[in-house]
Amino acid sequence: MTMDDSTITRLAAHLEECELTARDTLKITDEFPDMSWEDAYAIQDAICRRKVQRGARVVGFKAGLTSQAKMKQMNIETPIFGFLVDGFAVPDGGTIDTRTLIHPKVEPEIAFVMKSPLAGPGCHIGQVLAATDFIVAAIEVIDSRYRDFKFDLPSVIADNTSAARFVTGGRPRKVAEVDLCTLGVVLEKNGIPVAFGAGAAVLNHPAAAVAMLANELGKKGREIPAGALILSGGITEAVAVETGSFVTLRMQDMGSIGLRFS
Ligand code: OOG
Ligand code: MG
Repeated sequence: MTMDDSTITRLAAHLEECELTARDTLKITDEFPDMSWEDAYAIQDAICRRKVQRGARVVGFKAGLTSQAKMKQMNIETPIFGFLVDGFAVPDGGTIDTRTLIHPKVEPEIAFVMKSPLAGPGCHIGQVLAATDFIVAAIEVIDSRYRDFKFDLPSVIADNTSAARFVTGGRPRKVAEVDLCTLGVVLEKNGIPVAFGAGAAVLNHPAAAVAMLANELGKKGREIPAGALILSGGITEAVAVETGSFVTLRMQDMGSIGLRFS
């Protein structure tokens, strides 16, 4: 750690304020070039505590930068992890007021819902599949609090990995019913297909993202609890949306979900 508690508390309050008021900010490493991963996750944890203190419920986690498309788009080559609270959830077919966000983008993702807890270290794909209740289609809406969506690894971790909203729905599936690697996705914006991919884009197998999350949490003596929802990471590049956009995700044999931006 390079930061003291009061700096971590101050930066968490600042980033969350930017989120809640939809205002952008300079990235933290501009002020603190030596910020470490540990500092960054400590800021993220402090943001989570702020939300929980105000009554939010942590409903799960997200993995980010788990596909080549996303790593290339954001110029960062390491997967990262964030938390999800109930307030981020938007119903399928719902509308998001774009004034509540800074510069939103959407990502097609496979979500895992766990039936039993999962703890690292040493967690592997087989354990993830055994602990998964079902998988479901998800659209993640990311919204970096940093100016022009530009950041480095510690800054984006501190900013809860750009988490903002998510939609799940369609037809849930048991993991044995689908081939998670060849599972095809089509993301449409305003009725036009704009991004395409398959599950293997995420770390060769999307369950690997969940295993990695369990192993990261394990280092801090934490685990993925039963019932948690985990977004395994964008399969394709993120697609920017504007006021008036509507997006639909079609996931092979798993139905479609969508949302609008007003
Ligand atoms: C960081 C979050 C990335 C994903 O699915 O790869 C992410 C960002 O690109 O802003 O959620
Ligand atoms: Mg994502």
